[in-house]
Amino acid sequence: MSSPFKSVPIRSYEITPRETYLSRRDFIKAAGLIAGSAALAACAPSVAGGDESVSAPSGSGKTDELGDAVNTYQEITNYNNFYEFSTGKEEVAPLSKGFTAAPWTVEVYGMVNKPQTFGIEDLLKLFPQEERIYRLRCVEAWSMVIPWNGFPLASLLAMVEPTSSAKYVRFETVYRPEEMKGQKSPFYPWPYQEGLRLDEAMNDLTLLATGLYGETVLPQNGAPIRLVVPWKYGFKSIKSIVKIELTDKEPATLWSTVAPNEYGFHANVNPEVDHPRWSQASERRIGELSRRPTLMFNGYGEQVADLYAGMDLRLHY
Ligand SMILES: Nc1nc2c(c(=O)[nH]1)N[C@H]1C(S)=C(S)[C@@H](COP(=O)(O)O)O[C@H]1N2
Ligand SMILES: [Mo]
Repeated sequence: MSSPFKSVPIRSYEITPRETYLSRRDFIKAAGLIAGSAALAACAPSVAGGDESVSAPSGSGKTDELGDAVNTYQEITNYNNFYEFSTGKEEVAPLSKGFTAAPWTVEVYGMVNKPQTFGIEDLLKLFPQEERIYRLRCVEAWSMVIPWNGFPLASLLAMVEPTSSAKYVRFETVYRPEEMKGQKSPFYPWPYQEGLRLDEAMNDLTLLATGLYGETVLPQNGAPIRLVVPWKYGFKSIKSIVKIELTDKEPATLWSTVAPNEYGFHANVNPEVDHPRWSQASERRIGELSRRPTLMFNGYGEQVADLYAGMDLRLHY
């Protein structure tokens, strides 16, 4: 693979057993569910939610609905893409320490009947926080399995009532160059922006994440609130969101502005459409040595393939 991105060798922390990072409460909960998990495995829910998602075939850990073990807390919080802090994945955690994630507000506006600015504490109170165990597939061809806590974006959108003209949702990351030194780089059009079609935004898989492993989400993972769109390449899952705008125009995105021939608006995970500079047919799961095949829509086709019926996915990359 001729990726220009820095890749790192497997480090000892990548093979640290996850139990080390589990709270006692979670560990007991997982252990208690072992008895029931064999029966659940055969008809595992396609969306992992709540306690049902805890299946522990070996008795030692959560998995996604395909049976893949979650990555360790250590891996998820130390190998990050967050260009506002650094383009070096291992530099993001140290450089983002002390980032001010409170107070925090998210402004939801544009083509909605009830525009509103929410404090992060309002969002936590208004919407029940669920656990969702999702695969994250970076466009650079590495992946992880991450146990998020959060709530469906659809719940927030329902509250502000998109008008009938709204067709897209645009998201914007906080702009604070004094705290986020990467934003002083002239090579990127800050602030980071992303977008979804409204029907993609309303899909139940689309999550606003506020936590990880039951802990408040750390700065390196997009504190205090970030998007998670598990069937799309990781760059769609924008971090540290301050603005959500409903619009009738396809939003410009940071990556489609920087390299339109490499990063399209849709960015659905697709093993059959290679990146111009490398194959997307397989990926390296962080913590594993050999590569594994990449799945169409990152394995979420049952829930999302209908959204793209009749579209040529080779053109709409
Ligand atoms: N604001 C912002 N959001 C971002 C990024 C970024 O650089 N800035 N990187 C994206 C990329 S490329 C990936 S793969 C994921 C990584 O999320 P994680 O570090 O929580 O695993 O965040 C995405 N969201
Ligand atoms: Mo990524």
